[in-house]
Amino acid sequence: MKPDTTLYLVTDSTGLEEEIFLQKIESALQNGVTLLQLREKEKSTREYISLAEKVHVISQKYGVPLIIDDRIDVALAVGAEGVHLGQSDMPVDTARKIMGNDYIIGATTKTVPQALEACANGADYLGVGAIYPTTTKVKTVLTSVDTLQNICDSVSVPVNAIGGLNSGNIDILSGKSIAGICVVSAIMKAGDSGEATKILRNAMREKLRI
Ligand code: TZP
Ligand code: MG
Repeated sequence: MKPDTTLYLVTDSTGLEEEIFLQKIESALQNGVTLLQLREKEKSTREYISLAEKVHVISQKYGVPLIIDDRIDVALAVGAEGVHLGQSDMPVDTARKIMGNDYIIGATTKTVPQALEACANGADYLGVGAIYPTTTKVKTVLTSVDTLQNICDSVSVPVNAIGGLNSGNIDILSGKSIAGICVVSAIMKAGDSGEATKILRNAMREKLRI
């Protein structure tokens, strides 16, 4: 399934009360986020499912697909629209076998061979980065924009840039054939996540023509 990855919000609930966390997500969805990923690294399975159910109620209200990071079981349990898999997570083809063709499966790739493999195995979109150093808790290395463009040239699925991106620094992606960007902090750490989303979306139109 081909998702609209234009402005892909990846969540981080660290340090946020649940109510505030959910409000931030809702404001972002109201203001231009096209795809949403729930990304939880510390929660128990039960906590992850409970939060995912609440987030899904909100995302469905805005018709935005909900992707669950890492956890196919959680995605299936809550009837989310898909899952996002990194290079150490379940392989994309295995996930596809379990989930079937009606779910969105995304993959993190940092090289052209990884991107080709993920797509051959059934990935619906790719996340590529980190483009800039990130303050979000993640094990990653930087990916150059040249590699990003090479990946875009090698596959036919949407490719999104990720890592340290905000309205003030996305110019680096100008002229690259990305379908969109993924952000955590630029929206989750903003005081007003709705306003931050609007500003980011406008900057993308102006600077990236997407
Ligand atoms: N993968 C590569 S960078 C990153 C992930 C999950 C985190 C991006 O977060 P931020 O806050 O937008 O830099
Ligand atoms: Mg992962």
